Amino acid sequence: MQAFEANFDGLVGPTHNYAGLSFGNVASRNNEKSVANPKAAAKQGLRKMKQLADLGFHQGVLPPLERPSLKLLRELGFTGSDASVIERAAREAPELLAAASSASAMWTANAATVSPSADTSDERVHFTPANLASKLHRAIEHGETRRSLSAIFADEARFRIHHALPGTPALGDEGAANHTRFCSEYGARGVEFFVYGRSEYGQGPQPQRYPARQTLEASRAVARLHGLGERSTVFAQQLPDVIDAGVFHNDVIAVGNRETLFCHQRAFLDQPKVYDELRMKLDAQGAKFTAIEVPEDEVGVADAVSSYLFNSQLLTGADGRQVLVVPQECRENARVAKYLDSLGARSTPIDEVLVFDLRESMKNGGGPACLRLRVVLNDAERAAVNPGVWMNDTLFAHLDAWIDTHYRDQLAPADLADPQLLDQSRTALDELTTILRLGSIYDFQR
Ligand code: SUG
Repeated sequence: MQAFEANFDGLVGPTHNYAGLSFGNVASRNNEKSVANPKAAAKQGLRKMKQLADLGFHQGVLPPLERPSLKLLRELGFTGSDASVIERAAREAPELLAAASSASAMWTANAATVSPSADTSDERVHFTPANLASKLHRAIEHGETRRSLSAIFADEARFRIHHALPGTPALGDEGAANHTRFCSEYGARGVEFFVYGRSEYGQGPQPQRYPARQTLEASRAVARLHGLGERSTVFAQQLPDVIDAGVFHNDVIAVGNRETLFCHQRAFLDQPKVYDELRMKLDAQGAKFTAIEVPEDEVGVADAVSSYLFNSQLLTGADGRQVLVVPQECRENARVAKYLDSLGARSTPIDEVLVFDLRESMKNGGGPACLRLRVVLNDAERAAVNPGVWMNDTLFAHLDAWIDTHYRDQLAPADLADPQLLDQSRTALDELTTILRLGSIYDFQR
């Protein structure tokens, strides 16, 4: 059946800030305690959505979560009125208030792993929200994420929304950031590529400096839940030393689309063997696998981490041309810019490069690919998606004005102690559920 890829970007929430919460994510640590601009962050993300929608790509919006999370703070023993919970947390445990306040749900590549109906045994689109177990501020996302996904993909005959895997180190799951689907056409059966950082029970090598967030056991569990067979899955381990160089998710070093994998030379353990398995399994589905491998001597791993060259979106337009969506930082790194300029002469399947300013998100380690969750849909499935979340001129105008009304243009870590931020966020989110026609998805609305 005819199908296409839709990208659902996370709308940046009103509490966007730099709290240095992600050990192993170089940008998050480097920008710790700098002053954020939530308004600019939200507008940068919104402009990307709008521009891609204008170019004919299917673009949806996922809402932010309620932050600060009073639920977390109360679970951790802070009591009293909402204002006194925040005031006490700010005084006694500012790191917990920061975790409760992160707008990290904007990086929807970590919201869930998604398998299209062409691949799954019950021919429904499957979603498994990621437990994000390795970081407190992210481990609190999945319940609310599941609620948002259920409000958007509500038709149970077509969509299956699982619960997150148990949140424990053996089953650390970071969602689609470590998952890529290859296929000849979006509607055809594909091969789903799961990349993990370590195995809890296996023998493989492990990073020494930074945590490996995704385990093999989690990846295999998600594949099982989605009803994917052996013929349509490939599991590969990231090179441990690139995790130690700041590649905390596979989407910092590789991106794939349809028959193309664009990746660094030092992405996977036993990389040639990984390509062979992908080639063989895709071949069996009638697809021709192509790897565009960027050599270390042209772009080093450190360049990849600072520029986010591979945290790009590789998109197929209606005319069949492939577009690479990269952050502006790629133009500011001379080696990466030179590589991108040379793409035309290399006869790769990448036809065009589009550059976006996503600086506010990038400073927390989130590039174009982090900001989006890919969902392959056929026409009937698309018709079953909650219509309020599709990007168009009207929705753009509404959201742009909504950001102007509700967002601050400065947010320093000390501002998280301000109880008014909670009220402002709730007012904004309450209005947002009307704009996106989501119903009452937030706890404070219930
Ligand atoms: O989980 N940063 C996120 C960035 C996620 C990027 N996603 C993908 N690569 N798909 C993370 O490390 C930083 C928050 C802070 O420090 O305030 C943060 O959570």
